[in-house]
Amino acid sequence: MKRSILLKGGVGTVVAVLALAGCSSSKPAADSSTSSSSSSSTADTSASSAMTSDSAMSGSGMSSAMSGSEMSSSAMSGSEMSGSSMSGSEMSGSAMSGANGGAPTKASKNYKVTFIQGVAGDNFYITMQCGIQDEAKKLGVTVNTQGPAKFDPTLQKPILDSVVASKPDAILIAPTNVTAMQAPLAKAAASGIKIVLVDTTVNDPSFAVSEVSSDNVGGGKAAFDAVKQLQPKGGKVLVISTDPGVSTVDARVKGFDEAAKGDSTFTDLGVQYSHNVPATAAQIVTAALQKDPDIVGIFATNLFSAEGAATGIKQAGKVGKVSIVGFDAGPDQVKALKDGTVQALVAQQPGIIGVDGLQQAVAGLDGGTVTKKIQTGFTVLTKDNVDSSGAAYKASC
Ligand code: T6T
Repeated sequence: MKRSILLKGGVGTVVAVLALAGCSSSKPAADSSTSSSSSSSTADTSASSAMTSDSAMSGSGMSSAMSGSEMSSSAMSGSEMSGSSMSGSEMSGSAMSGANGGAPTKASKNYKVTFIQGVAGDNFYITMQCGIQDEAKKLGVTVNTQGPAKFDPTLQKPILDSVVASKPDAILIAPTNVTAMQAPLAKAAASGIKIVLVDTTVNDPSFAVSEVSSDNVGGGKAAFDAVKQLQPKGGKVLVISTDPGVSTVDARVKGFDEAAKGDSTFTDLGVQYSHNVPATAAQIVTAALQKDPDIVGIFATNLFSAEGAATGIKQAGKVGKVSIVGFDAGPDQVKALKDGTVQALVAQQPGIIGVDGLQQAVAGLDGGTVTKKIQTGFTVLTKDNVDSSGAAYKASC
């Protein structure tokens, strides 16, 4: 079995940027496989292309590949940290010729595709929807978007069931739980519908044409590096996540925890779960600060946790004293960053995840080359680079 490395988002084996201000990471994807429409799960892979950081990032101000240790925040001076930033589009695989060489430019017919969000009304999934819709026009396919009112498998599964009953050609879905969505999705794939997992995944994604998601472990580590730059003397840190069993946020917690535990100047107080409800995240913050008034940093692993953490820190009267680093960059998070409630945000590339996901679905339907796993990058935003980054999410298309 041959194996290929297809570098997605253009930055080579080493990545990115853990600098507090303005650096980005675009981690490569791997596992490219060619499938025909009759056997989308083929594991046969073939050597493909590899791009170095240099070629992918030319002109971005970050011209050389750096190893993880070279990239550590402590190795960079303030000025080095504030300079370079790549916008989402610069990191986009689809924007770079060669990075996504097998991507289709036109579908062979007007396929019917449904995008099932993790939750409706979330700026992350709205931005993903915008990317999907734009790409659908280019490819000549029809996309319909649906999402549950809460990030909850008991609400998402009935939506999936009704979508499957409508017999689309392909489904792009962000599964809301690694276990609960496993069997329904495997069943949908077995019925002949091409399934592409976007953002989140399930325990055994082997039925899927492709999985497209951010480098979530890397993003969690970048969040810790941001806290460390803001609080160089160390101290107590807390993580607020949504629910266990959500692949993305679990991976961010892992990345953060591993980095925090590897730094003896920090005490990791562990993770508390907000169930994706901002008010609960706010309560967690106020209660935690009452118990441990010397907390120096809080990592909120997604948009709603970050929104709640920002409220909690205001209620506790600790704005600017406790550093908040959040994942995601919706309009409210960007506002909190600009007004100083939150100090850094790890912005994903939801539009690109959507574009890549739809391309994979069409490639799977048309018997083209599919990439089993695509990893997209992130940008660490601060007040200084947020406006120039182009990484903020959309509230509507
Ligand atoms: O952080 C994103 C997404 O990546 C995660 O899987 C769930 O939460 C968000 O949608 C933000 O609310």
